[in-house]
Amino acid sequence: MGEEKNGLEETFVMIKPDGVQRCIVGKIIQRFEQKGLKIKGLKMYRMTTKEAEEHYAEHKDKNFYKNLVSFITSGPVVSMVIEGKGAVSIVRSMVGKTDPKDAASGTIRGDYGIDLGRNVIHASDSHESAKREIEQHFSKKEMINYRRIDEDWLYE
Ligand code: D4T
Repeated sequence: MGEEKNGLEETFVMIKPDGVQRCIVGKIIQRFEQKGLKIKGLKMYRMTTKEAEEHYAEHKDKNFYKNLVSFITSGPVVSMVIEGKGAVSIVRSMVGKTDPKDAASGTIRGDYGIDLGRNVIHASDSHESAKREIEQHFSKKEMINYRRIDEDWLYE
């Protein structure tokens, strides 16, 4: 997981409760598919408070932590494991800056969000966090290895 030998990487993405309630899940998934990234795992679930506290452990001393945990547990999320060459940084750049008001148009947060506390989507920010988050949210059985039919046209 994380960075692999041939440059293929796995990363973790979660469409947050605002993205699910606003019915833009399909549009977001389509962006990753059309980029050429492979979806290896995909599921909808509601995070428990304990899982949310674990996911956002790095922010536990911040003043926004309590709101963050209550927001992320407020409804279902849709999570994915995404694979591709350079996937961690490609997905982060497709997601855009943390605060949607600073995120460039053409990015997911730039196109679909306004407010920092409703920024639509989470994506791993490093290989280490990708590895940790994939292990936290997906079991091995929930991730599928397969070949995309267009792989020869995506990779040189
Ligand atoms: P996530 O983790 O949601 O993908 O966001 P980022 O990786 O882009 O940014 P982050 O970890 O710094 O923030 C986590 C999450 O907290 C919300 N937030 C952040 C907030 O509500 N108030 C704040 O002041 C900050 C910095 C938004 C994203």
